Amino acid sequence: MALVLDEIEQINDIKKVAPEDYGRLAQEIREFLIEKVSVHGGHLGANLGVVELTMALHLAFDVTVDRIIWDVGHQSYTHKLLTGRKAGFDTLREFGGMSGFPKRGESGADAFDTGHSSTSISAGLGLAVARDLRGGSYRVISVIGDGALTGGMAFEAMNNAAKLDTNFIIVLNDNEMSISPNVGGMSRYLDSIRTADSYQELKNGVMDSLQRIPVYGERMVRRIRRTKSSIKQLFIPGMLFENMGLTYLGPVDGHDVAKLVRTFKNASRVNGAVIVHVITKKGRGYLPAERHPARFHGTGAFDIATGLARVKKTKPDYTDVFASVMNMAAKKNERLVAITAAMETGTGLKRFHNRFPQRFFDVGIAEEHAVTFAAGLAQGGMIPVFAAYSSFLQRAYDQILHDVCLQNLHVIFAIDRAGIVGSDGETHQGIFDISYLMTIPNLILMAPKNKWELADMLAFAFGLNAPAAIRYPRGTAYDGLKEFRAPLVCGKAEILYDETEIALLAYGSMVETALAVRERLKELHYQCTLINARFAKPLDEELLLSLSSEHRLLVTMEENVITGGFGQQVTQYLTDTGQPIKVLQVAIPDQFVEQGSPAKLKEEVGLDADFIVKKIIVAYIGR
Ligand SMILES: Cc1ncc(C[n+]2csc(CCOP(=O)(O)OP(=O)(O)O)c2C)c(N)n1
Repeated sequence: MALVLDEIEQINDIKKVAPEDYGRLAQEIREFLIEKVSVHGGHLGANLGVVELTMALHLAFDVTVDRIIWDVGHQSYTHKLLTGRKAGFDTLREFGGMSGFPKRGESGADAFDTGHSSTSISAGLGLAVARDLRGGSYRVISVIGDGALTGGMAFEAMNNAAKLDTNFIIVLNDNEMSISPNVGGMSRYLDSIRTADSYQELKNGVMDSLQRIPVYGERMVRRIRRTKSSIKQLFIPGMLFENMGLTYLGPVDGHDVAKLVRTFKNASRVNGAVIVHVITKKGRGYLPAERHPARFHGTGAFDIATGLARVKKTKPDYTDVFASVMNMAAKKNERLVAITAAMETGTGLKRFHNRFPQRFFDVGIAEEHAVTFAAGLAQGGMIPVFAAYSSFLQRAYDQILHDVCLQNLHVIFAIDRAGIVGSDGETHQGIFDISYLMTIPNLILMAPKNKWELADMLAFAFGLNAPAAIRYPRGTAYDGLKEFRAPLVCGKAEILYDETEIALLAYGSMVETALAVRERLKELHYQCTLINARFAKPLDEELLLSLSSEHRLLVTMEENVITGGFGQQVTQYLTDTGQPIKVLQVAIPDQFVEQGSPAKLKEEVGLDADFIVKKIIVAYIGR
């Protein structure tokens, strides 16, 4: 039998599908997504959950004019399928291929680029206001998950949206899950709405009967919705939103296309911001994803029959090392507490959660709050460790500066996924943290060369009485250079090989690359010193002075953008102190780095050993 999905080649083709075929289409979309993600990896659970929701949005609206903004954007696969990008799934998340997130550059149907959470209501409100100011008539629909709704920006935006008197639709996709089960008071509130069945049935019954009264019915329903009377308190769930000034519709079964289309059409008649509360199931239609939603939130390639990963991990990654150290340290030190912003699995804190539930805090997708919360904990005598991905920590810059470092509080930032992360692309590359943290006084910045040094740096940070950040990359923890384990001294680098001519000064993950670079330079008969920088702040100024007097070329190496990074600080210091040595800065150019395998991306940005060797030789000869 011909596939219904085959009839969908471009935007709005779904409108030609007969309603009785919606079920089949949803099934075919799920099969398609499972197959493609099993090969390329990607965000499976969230996408399987929003198949009908996305179909209904495309039936109720017209994305050639209307704008849908997907919060985080990891759930936009069906939207991509329905907007002419079926072939793109063969290159999903690959270098040069289709992104796993919405990209305006990829399609006119993508209204706003996303990747980080909780931005959709702000962006949608901005689009709606621009529409009104410019006399437009398109609809704006922001689709936000209950997890993303835990982010402060979403609340700030709703607060602002309350005064809008033209249409703006917020679809709240409630599956009770963030990556792990959702947390917090808002989540509990949504749960209370979901479970108020009898209340809901009563409300639906009354509203339906009223709506059936010709001419006046609709008007009465609208008036009931608007009135602040006690009747409304009785009939309308979502009073919290209503009291804020937003209209609340729902909850609606997110797997019933017809009901969803009807609700979206109703929502588009509201003059103001309206929340449509949709209930979906994460992972729907694929048992392993329904059973293990956290594992299938973002997955590598897997076997469809078993749900098991195709590539098995054989060696621990840095996250595993962090997790083990945290658990061991917490046993000995009762003041140690751990904080995550909805990333307990990704940051390795799940084990800590299980073992020390009283000292574990998942604050929701709320990095800014997490940092100031940590500051309060530190001020109260605890030793908080906030584990976060480099790219997500970006949004907490002011809290790190104003709430932690200004007061010199003992908060530890465990910065995971620092460096190039790969197939999630521009939004997720952790390539700015050295630059943005370098500007903050009092903060001690470290990066380990290998897995043992990560453990040592954590222990060192626990013993400090100052704010400290340790960055470490995604993937297998380097287990070379085991023989080098000199005790850590604040602001002091570690000399691995001491020669003359060329000095390689590598930070964190780049020490491994620098070792390979040195080997090649040695084959070419260059004398080559290798330094593990350990600290980006404070800089080892004494060492810099001695290196510059004994070498002709100093090469700084870091997995961070060049602007404001480690190399620039080193160069600035050497210039300021009038050192004659030539400096070559190896870093990522001042650009966003797209998706692809980390190895491929490192080649693209010039962080691979071959390219670095060539650059060094050119710089050395031309000095
Ligand atoms: C600022 C930020 N922090 C963390 C993340 C990682 N992250 C991606 S999706 C997600 C959970 C989102 O949950 P929800 O909005 O409910 O969507 P669902 O996956 O359940 O559909 C998290 C924590 C992120 N993208 N952005």
